Amino acid sequence: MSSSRRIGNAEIAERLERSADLLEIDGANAFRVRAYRNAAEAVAAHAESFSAMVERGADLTELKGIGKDLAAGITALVRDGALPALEELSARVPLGLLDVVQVQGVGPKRAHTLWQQRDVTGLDDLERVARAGRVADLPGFGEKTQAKILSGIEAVRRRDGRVRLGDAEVLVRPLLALVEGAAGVKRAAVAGSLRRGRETIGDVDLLAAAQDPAPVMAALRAADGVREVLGSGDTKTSVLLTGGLQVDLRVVPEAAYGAALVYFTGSKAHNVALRQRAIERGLKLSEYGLFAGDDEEPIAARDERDVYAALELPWIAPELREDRGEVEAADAGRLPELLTLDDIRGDLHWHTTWSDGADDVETMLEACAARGYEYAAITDHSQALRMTGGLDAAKLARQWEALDIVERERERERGEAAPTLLRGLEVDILKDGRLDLDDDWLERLDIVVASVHSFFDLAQADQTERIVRALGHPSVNVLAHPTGRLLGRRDGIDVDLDAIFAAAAEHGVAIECNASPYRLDASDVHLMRAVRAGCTIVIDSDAHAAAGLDDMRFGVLTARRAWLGVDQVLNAWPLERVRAFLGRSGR
Ligand code: DGT
Ligand code: CA
Ligand code: CA
Ligand code: ZN
Repeated sequence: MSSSRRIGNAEIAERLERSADLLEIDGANAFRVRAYRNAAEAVAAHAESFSAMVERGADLTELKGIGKDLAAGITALVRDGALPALEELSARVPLGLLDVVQVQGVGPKRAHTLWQQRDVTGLDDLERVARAGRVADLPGFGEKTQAKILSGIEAVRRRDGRVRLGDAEVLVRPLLALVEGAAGVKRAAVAGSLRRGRETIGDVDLLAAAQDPAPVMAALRAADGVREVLGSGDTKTSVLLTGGLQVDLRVVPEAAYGAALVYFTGSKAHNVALRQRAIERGLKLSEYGLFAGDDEEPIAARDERDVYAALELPWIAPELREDRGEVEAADAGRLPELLTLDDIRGDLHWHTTWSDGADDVETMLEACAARGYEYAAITDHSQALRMTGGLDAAKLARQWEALDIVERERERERGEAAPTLLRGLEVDILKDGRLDLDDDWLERLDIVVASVHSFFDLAQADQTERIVRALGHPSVNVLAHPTGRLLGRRDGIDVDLDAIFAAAAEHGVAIECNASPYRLDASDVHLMRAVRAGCTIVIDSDAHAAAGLDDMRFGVLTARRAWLGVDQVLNAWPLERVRAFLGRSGR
């Protein structure tokens, strides 16, 4: 190997994503773009390091979502540190256009037009031509788009460099293993916002208990993927990873581990509330422990539970530690019994090769079975999303014939067909709130997931009316990704969410917590509002490949941050109760 440092899976995934973005701007065909995105997802979700697999000569094409060309590309990337397709694209497509597509109102197609017709190669160019009024007159743009682009440029410049939960998790997993395995380390954990399951992470906080901090700190400094050591002292080392994410490692004596874990898990607001409670009891809480007066020895410090107990509280789950009433609830013995991943009995939103998924129905069902699911709903796209190969009535009829065969095969092979397959569709909500499928088909489906994939720019009143109208359709069961936001990329639609939640509650439509780490939509605070309005929540992976089913865990984290338990979450219920909610008589 010529490169001195092994490239990690997260960085490979990041380069594949960047290639997909550039291909899109370049105007490449949608399937090629999809192939890169699917590969990025597959790499990020894969447990074993691709560098190691390349080194031992493994056949990468055996992995789902990785074809011959991509396997060759990844091999080259591991060996030489460069992805040939990305090199070639970077030489041709100005990289500043990657910032341009972040601007709300500019997609890859528009970036292409701006580049070709106005020589826009970055944000500064875009601002200049927009201010000169030379964006409005481009075909398909107009005055409103131009104004929106100008404010969008500001928003991109303000962006704070936070990293998505899923990306941070992938980067941190090997680092935590390294810390845990370092000489002298007795205990170790992720703390900070990552432990609390926030949707984005500012920096990563790791905590380790060891008598001698030197070996574990040296191990972190030398870890794969570390670009720069920002600082390294007696108790704390900070490093910067190649993608720009900062990691802080603190090392404390084992006797103070629990107090440090409480402190560095935060949030700051939760810490303040705890400290206040300590003061009310004549005690002092710090990262070193809970102390009475000027005592040297703490009352509690070794375990988190001890610290909470000494404050006369039960242990509070990290996801709740946002000062949203959790200390009061704990004090009153009214903490919620939070949902866990084990409670999830099925996944009611995923895609297959019938639309834009990478895996076929059998593969997806097997993957659902492997996750122990009782039921699973196939929900490919409807026809309005043409580039995904979305289904119209005729194609849906063909899909059902194929599903008949799949179900018969499964029964023959297994004697039973777990998980139970529900036949659904993710149906587009059209501009006027009608649905993108005939009523007779909507009635026949086991589950109808409705969502917005177009006209993101409607004024609030129109957008709200459009969605409320769709929720009133008797066949709709779920409103998927209610705001349509893409974390770090696109703000959600402008919509009156409380009106939508009220309508959903009235019509028995579940609000989705889309578990994709790119979406996490509805967010934790939105979920709280939805539940207060009387809505049922459903947590969906929206997987476009088998590996994507594992995104469910991010949705569960988000639901826990919203204080949800089994009772509020549709896909934590047994199939019979789910069927009752869906209100179909069954085929
Ligand atoms: P982030 O990194 O922005 O996603 O959010 P956090 O919560 O991980 O914040 P970070 O990394 O600045 O600090 C980690 C934890 O350390 C934080 O949740 C609480 C604790 N902490 C840091 N600074 C302070 C402080 O000034 N006062 C208190 N009470 N706690 C602090
Ligand atoms: Ca942090
Ligand atoms: Ca930090
Ligand atoms: Zn979907």
